[in-house]
Amino acid sequence: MVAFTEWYDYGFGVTFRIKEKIFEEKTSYQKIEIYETDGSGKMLVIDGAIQFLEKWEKMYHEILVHPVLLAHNNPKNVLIIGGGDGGALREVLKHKEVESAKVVEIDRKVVEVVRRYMPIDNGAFDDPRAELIIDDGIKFVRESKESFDVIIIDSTDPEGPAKELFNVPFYKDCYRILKNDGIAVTQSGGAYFHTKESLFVYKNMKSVFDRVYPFFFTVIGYAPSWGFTVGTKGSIDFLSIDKEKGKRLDTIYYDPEYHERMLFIPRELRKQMM
Ligand code: AG3
Repeated sequence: MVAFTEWYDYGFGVTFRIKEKIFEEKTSYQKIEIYETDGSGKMLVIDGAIQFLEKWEKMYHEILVHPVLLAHNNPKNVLIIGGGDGGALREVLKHKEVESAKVVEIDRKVVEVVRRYMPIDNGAFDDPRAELIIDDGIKFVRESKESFDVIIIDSTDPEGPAKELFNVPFYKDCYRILKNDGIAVTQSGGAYFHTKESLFVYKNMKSVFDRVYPFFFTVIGYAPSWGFTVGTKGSIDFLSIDKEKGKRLDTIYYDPEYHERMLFIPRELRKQMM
């Protein structure tokens, strides 16, 4: 049986045994591949980087979404940048207060092939509260006249089409279109791998948002342990979330008991963030 490996620095790789390649296409933005793995379901790979596996994607999407939605006391309008697979949208719609959730995905092909081969949105795109917009997230945020309670940046890594989603001008636009109070989160590289990215995101977000909080969680499919960074506007305190509400969520991996532990920054990174 063959294997697929995503290589990181230091000769470290994340490998899955593969039964077959199901799909491959180069779009004008990126190369999309889908594999059938030996036991973890189908796997989406973009430009050589593992995006998710059917068996494990909830580890990522639950942790990307629920902490910020629980930190906001009334998240009515949510914007998702990227996230064309619908995994983040599915989790957002579990929150009853959400009245509208827009997904702004640059690459229509991602939406099409994920829905066809690995429909993790689980019907979320058909929810009347959901809207899919095929557009460049940078442009959308720059031109938006709307404002949002929560912005979730569910992108690929800061190379290729997602690069500008990690830079100050984009964060400034996000800050502008956040309501007061508002909260944003992005995936931001690993604690031990891609640390340059983690530090870069931290620094950039700190120069724009009122408060910035990095947090970490194990996500099978990515290097251990994966990082997320939160930026707040106004009086939101990410250290305090609605735990009672969090306990009632229908989730597999996430529960609010993780909150304090997720916020602990691995030592090497912490030293560099000071
Ligand atoms: N977003 C990408 C997570 C980072 C993956 N990076 C990597 N494997 N080097 C996931 C998209 C799922 N909605």
